[in-house]
Amino acid sequence: MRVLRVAAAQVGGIQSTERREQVVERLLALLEQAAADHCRLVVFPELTLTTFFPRTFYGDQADVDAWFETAVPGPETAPLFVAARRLGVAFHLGYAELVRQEGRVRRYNTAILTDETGAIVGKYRKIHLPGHARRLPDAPFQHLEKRYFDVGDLGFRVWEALGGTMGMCICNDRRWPETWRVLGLQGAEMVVLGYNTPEENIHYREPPHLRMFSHRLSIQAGAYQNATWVVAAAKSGLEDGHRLIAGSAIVSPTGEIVAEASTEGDELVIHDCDLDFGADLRRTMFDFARHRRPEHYGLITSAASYRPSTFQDG
Ligand code: CDT
Repeated sequence: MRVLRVAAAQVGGIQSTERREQVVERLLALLEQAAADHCRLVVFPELTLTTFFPRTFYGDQADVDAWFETAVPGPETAPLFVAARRLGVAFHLGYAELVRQEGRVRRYNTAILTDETGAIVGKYRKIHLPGHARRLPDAPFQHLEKRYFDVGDLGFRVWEALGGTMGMCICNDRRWPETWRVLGLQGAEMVVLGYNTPEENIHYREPPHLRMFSHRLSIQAGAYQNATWVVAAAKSGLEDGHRLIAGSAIVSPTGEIVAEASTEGDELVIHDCDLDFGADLRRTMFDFARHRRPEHYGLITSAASYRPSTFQDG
């Protein structure tokens, strides 16, 4: 058995009036609580440090950039790294990253993974950016990830850390089987992710329970079909007058939810995850080496789609 006690740290809504320091105080409280419960890894949500700003259209780029970090650790986030080291707890944190690459400013929806000394061991930049690039004048709110972020340039990777093979993805990535398979093919034993999922669908009427259903369906299928643990942490509840779903969860390699949030606020969802638990599945049903037929999967990588998009952007 290789047991890793993990906490999905659900974070209730972050209002746009909340300063980074105030948010970090809330995260530190969760980190301390997780350490007291003997957790070795704490998974925070996507864009943990701010409100989910892609719901708002900003005409001025400076107003967008105010939500981005130019350095992590930076002045406001450094206490998290210090606490991780002091407590001996690793963490995963999502944030908006602004970097200069080859003379150009790039903006990514990013997440990092540290080890138990607070040292960053892995970085992932979100690849599946949902939503739209232009303002939708009739929508109740926006989802402008395609406008505000560049597509991640680091691929789907795994890292040897915390005694296992760890993968990362972010929010909408969880809905794409390609994400899970690329991580599964690299032997991921645990995939950690954060999400901000609006309760309301801005494109067509969808019963709210389906938002939770498709969230659970995605993480449970991803876990089972790749025999990996999944630790999913929500930013949830009421945020700047808009609701985000909760449902932070830990899913075992059999696809079962073994722990789930019971509130919409700051809450730890804890489980002892045996990283060996997926070995039987990987040796039998999902022994990729014996059973996969990549010669029949070519369509998956030769094009994004074989029919044109019908989406009207703006
Ligand atoms: N943050 C994020 O990726 N949210 C999406 C909302 C999809 S609706 C445009 C999600 O997949 O949960």
